[in-house]
Amino acid sequence: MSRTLAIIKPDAVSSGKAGKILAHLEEAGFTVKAGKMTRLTDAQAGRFYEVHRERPFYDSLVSFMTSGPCFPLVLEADGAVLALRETIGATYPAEAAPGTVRALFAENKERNAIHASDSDENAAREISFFFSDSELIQISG
Ligand code: FUP
Repeated sequence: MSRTLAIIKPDAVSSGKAGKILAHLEEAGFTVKAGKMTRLTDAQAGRFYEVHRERPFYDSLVSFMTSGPCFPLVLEADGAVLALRETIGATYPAEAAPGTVRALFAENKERNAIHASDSDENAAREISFFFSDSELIQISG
């Protein structure tokens, strides 16, 4: 078993789709190990998407990610990182395979409903970004 980080993004939370997305993830075989509703500050969202700082969509992405609450989740499964990337579908909803979270719930390439870590290394970093050591100790083992 391994872990990955998902974020149900502000578009999905504000339109009342968080529960449906959570159910979809559970039905896809993920165990929810931790989750919290939170609202990112500009500084936090900027840091989370640091790797995209030079991209033309960065300011808009940070603004969207701080526009309302989001719902980060620690998910567990066999090969969790790859399994979740498959379950959420391509970044652009028009390219997302039928039945994936983004095909079902995303509005467009920015308001695309969900984030998923893209490597085990980033999963560890992103889990620590949202969950404190004491929260993670409670779900260890
Ligand atoms: P993903 O890993 O699928 O979330 O995609 P990326 O890491 O490439 O992009 C991170 C986020 O940037 C996406 F979720 C949405 C946003 N983005 C845009 O807003 N516009 C773009 O043209 C590309 C990405």
